[in-house]
Amino acid sequence: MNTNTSVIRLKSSLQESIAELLNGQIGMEARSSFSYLGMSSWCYTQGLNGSGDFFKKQSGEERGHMLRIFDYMVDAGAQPLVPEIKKVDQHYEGLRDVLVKALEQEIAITHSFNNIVDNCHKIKDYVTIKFLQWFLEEQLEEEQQARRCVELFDLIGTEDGGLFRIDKEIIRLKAEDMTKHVPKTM
Ligand code: OFO
Repeated sequence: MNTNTSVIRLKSSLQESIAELLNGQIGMEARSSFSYLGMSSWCYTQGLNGSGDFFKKQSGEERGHMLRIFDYMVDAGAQPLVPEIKKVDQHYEGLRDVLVKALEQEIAITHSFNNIVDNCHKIKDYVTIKFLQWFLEEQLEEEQQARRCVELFDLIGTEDGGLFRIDKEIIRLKAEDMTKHVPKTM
């Protein structure tokens, strides 16, 4: 047996168009991770440590999502691409602005996953659809959490030390599973 023979990688089971979309999603998760880190940093500088912790955790979760897609692509014999990250804007008008931007970010991510699933259906890539199921359910949870943060802000209000209470409530959301649907499939 020739030990110099290079290992020939079998052709990827992922179609190129899906690999491209998944690479785009890796970039989106990475940007989301950095964006949350920026929000966390802003919150800490305002003395909002509960929200700072919330967004720091969120940032770590987004990195986990990025790696989950990375690993799937490797398993499928495709090459995940390391994304380029643009500078994160860390200017906010206040905590509510941060919370609304976080919600908008999650909604955009959900749309992006839906678009990938749509494309998988077109080419009958059922394995990737199954893989993406976890993300769709995760997005339901993440959007719900982000929406709840804005609601809490509006319900409590900033009068009479309200901001302090809001900050305490926000980090508590990370400890609770607020979803009422069946657990994630993967
Ligand atoms: Fe990974 O975007 Fe939400 O969770």
